Amino acid sequence: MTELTKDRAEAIGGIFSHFDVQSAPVSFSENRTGHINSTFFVGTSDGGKYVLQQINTAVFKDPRGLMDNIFAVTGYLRGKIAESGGDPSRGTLRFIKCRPDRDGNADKFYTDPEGHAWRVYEFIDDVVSLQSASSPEVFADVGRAFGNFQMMLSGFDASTLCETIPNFHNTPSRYADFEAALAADTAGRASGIPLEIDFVKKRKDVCSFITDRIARGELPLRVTHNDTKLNNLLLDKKTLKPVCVIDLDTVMPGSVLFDFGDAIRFGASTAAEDETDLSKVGTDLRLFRAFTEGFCDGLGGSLTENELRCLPMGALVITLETGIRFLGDYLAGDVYFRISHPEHNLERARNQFAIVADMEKKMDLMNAAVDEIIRKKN
Ligand code: ADP
Ligand code: GN1
Ligand code: MG
Repeated sequence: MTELTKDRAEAIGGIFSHFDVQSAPVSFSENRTGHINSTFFVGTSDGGKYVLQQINTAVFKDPRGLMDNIFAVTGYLRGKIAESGGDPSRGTLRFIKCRPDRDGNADKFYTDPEGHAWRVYEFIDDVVSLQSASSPEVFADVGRAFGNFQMMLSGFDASTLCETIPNFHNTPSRYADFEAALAADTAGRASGIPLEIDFVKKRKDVCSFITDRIARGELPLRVTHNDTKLNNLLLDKKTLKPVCVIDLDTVMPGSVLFDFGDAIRFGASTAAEDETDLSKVGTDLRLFRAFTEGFCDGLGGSLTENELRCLPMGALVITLETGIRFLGDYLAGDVYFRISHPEHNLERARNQFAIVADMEKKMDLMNAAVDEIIRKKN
């Protein structure tokens, strides 16, 4: 958490005042965990707490479509959570519109004079978001929560959602973007990374593992979260039980492998996403097994046999894809992911590739873990 300078706090307070909150903003801090949006926590004079986010419009080019998606999805989830006897005020995010204009119309986000898009939602209290899984038990619950999130959205009409980032988990298309970044070599960095480029090129064929199966109808499309990093789930501060899935910007139609894969690449890793000592980096099989069991359970046994069998390769492909994205951004001059030092994206890419290499070695063991779950199910 970073405190803001007086000028910055004033500017943030000014932006916040455009939203339909009656009490005045009095305290401000910034959370720099996410790689995409700018996130501020705002406290108000009556003790209220809110999250104010600047939507990264270089990444999300249609903030209106994005916010329509989010209002629709959170509204739907609120109904589902209430139906099942849960507490919707903690189980899903509640976004707040701008103050209504003279005609009573209220926008779902605020555009400042510089053209930046902002949104506000209620802060959920007494929670933590973890950067690494603290135990297999906690990670099994995380799996259950992400599985359940998808399950709750299974009746949602996906055709009403706009595609906030086209081809988000289309790995061959990510590979093509990488090749284009390599050819352009905008930042003049390509000559310094022959090993990483070679690592990616050798795995070109693997990239179409998921998309081929979707195209052949072997993997169904569901409504997926698509960014199931452990820190996109809030957990109860005391019990570490899951409370709320956040970061809903990429909720779109997708394969279950996207959510499974992204959660494993980050949460089952033995090290942080930007750990540079690669001897520490790999996939923890106990965490893999725990998450997989929880995830399948959260999905209420609704995964098809094909989906189940593809889970381990799905994790590998999404990890490879993320590495390719980090490396592509390094080549392009760090225009997408927030970095804290010049080599950050390269370090992240190397880290993801170390996980991929480790997964390649452990593929039989990961498949055996899934086999065991299938046996128990049948
Ligand atoms: P980004 O898209 O940049 O990742 P997120 O929406 O994930 O942005 O928010 C960044 C971080 O802010 C999260 O990882 C979490 O730690 C924290 N955060 C976001 N919303 C809340 C909330 N309602 N309550 C507590 N912490 C939150
Ligand atoms: C970004 O927004 P955040 O930090 O939760 C990215 C994900 C990547 C992830 C890698 C919209 O997630 O796709 O997997 O970084 N989100 C977007 O850490 O691109
Ligand atoms: Mg996030």
